Amino acid sequence: MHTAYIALGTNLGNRLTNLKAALTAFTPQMTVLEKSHIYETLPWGYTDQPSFLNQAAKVETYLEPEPLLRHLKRLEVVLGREPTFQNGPRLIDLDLLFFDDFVVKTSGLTIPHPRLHERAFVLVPLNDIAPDLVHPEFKKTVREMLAECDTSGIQLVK
Ligand code: PH2
Ligand code: MG
Ligand code: MG
Repeated sequence: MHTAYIALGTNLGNRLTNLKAALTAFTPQMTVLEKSHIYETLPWGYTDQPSFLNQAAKVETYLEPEPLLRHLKRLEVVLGREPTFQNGPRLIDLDLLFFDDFVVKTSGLTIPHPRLHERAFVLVPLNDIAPDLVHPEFKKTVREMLAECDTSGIQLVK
């Protein structure tokens, strides 16, 4: 079995329902071991869009990284995501952050997620459930990466 961390994001429709539906849809391929609080976050990258709800989850899975990524992409569609543009609005976004202590760089998949260390909307929820998790390349904990991030525009929802 493997341990993975998933970032969830949503800024369209009923955002709380979208997060809940996503976590429910994880099974049976993934078992949710821990989930973070939910945060409302100002949009990053492309700012002319509604604010997001973001959450992080620790899961156990028998899937290897590529099948897990395909599964997450399939779930996004099943949950109702329609194509937009990079950093654009989305009903649900499921990003693979960490997979055991793997470092993977292929054309379709980069683990750890290449931008997680600069995104407070990922690190704040992740810090709820894995503050001592060490980034296998940077050798920094989630807590340390978060301390270097700007956390303005992030509010606890529940
Ligand atoms: N996701 C993006 C782009 N910008 N901003 C926030 N606050 N939260 C997100 O989840 C998010 C974003 C691309 O996936
Ligand atoms: Mg994303
Ligand atoms: Mg994504």
